[in-house]
Amino acid sequence: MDTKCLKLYLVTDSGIAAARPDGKSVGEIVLEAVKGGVTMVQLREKEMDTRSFIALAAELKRSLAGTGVPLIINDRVDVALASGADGVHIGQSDMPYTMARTLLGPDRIIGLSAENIEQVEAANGLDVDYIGISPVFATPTKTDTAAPFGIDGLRKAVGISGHPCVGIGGMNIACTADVMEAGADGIAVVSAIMAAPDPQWAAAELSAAVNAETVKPSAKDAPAAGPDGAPRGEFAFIEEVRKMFPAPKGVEGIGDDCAIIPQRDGMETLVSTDMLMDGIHFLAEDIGAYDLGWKSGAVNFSDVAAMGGNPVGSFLSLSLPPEKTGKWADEFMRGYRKVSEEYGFPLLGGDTTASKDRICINVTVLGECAKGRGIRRSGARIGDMVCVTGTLGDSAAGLDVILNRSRRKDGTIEGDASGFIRTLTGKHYRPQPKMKEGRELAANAGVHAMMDISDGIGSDIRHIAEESGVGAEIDVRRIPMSDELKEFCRATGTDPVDFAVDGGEDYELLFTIDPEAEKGLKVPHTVIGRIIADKRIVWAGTSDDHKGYRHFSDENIS
Ligand code: TZP
Ligand code: MG
Repeated sequence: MDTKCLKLYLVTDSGIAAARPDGKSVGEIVLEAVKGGVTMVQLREKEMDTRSFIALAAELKRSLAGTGVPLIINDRVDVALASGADGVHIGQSDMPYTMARTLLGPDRIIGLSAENIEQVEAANGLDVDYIGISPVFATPTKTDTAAPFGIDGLRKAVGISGHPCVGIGGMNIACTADVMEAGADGIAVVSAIMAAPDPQWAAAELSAAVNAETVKPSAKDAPAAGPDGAPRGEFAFIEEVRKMFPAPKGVEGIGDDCAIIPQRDGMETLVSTDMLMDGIHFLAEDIGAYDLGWKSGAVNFSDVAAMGGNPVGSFLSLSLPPEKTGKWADEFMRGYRKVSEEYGFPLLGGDTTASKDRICINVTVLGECAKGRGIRRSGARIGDMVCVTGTLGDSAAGLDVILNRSRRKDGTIEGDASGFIRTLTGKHYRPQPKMKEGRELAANAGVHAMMDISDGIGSDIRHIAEESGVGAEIDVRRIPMSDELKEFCRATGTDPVDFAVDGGEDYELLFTIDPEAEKGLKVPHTVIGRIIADKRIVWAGTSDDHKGYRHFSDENIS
């Protein structure tokens, strides 16, 4: 037999079919699954009377004619012969292999289940066509099985066996890559197709997984959860995402090789991309999936805000370990959708890949602005006022709360009467990009330079100064700080200035503006310093207590 037939082997179960809400018959499911890519079918009927079994087998054999998909009968050599099926699959306590071979002749396929390594070895002495490694995992579909092989056991069995091997028991989209990587020739599935809402779809996804390249990334390619949290493949996930993010009018979004975004006369496109890595930019065990979805969008949208641009769209690529491909992925997408709707960055495309153990997120954002009107970091002029929107330090303090759990007593910090923990951690988890403020500032001809505060003004002001070839004097006493930050610092004996200056992820806007224009500026802001000719960052208003930022005061930036 052609071992390719073992790639995606469907084993039927009329009990599972009977329980389907759509009432599809075994025959209907088989045909749909074959359309999806099933390569061999085993008719497995444990209760059916012989006559019906033969009739069903003969009917299936007829409908599989021309598909190249062999029909195998479970256990029953007589049924196989009577129905004209292509072979049988026998277990260790069924008719002995040599008898079956004698009855069936040399050409028909005979597969044999091996339930332990000894049986795999013993089968090497028989000219069976394939071995079913049974079960790879424990499964509710068949409970009277021997101890599961597991992936390592499967690898060992495949190594020992001289026959093609197919894994059976608990085979689904999530484990297919591992099974194939262990050396199996294919997977034999029951429930993953028989119980699937759309058997053709399920088969297509499994087929893609078994046919993936050696590293088999696509088998784990971001399968996400259905509404009920059940695992689902990459294509189904993408389809869900596509439904969640209809493309805006005039734009071709998710669905083709590229998104198509019409360009408008007199406008410029703004593009920015950012990578977020578990353990470096966030801690997966600390941040919820929804918040991470929100934050992944927000921090990127903030880059368009920082140029004073209008939102156009976004692209999201996810690399997820298997355990994050279910409900977690759905929650993540809900968070991403919320923030993209809130700020107007529809998702227009992206990619999904498997990851061994870490989440990696990449977001690319597109914005637009009138030609020449994107506010750069490089435009600061000597004498400009240095200003910020909002307050600084909350997000960093929120992160401190999250990282220093020991500070908490029953999830709180002593003295947290006003609930500042919630506010601060909320600022950390759900940053709010300053889109509106960015646009208004960009419309003001007096605004010369702008950026968003992602690393803390302690380092971000240097970017403006360096890019503009100037220096800046910042008065620390003027840095706006929230009451929550001050309360938190009182309760923990920390210095709010450390958070406000050195902490990052505020995603407020830092800009420089002509002093005259500043006087009439409507956008809420605080003046914290001015641009100077001397190419240094001078920190005014410091005291010995403020250790966290003192080192900036004598560093030359040029
Ligand atoms: N033989 C060993 S396990 C098994 C059979 C027939 C059932 C596999 O069912 P499922 O639903 O694919 O785990
Ligand atoms: Mg194409």
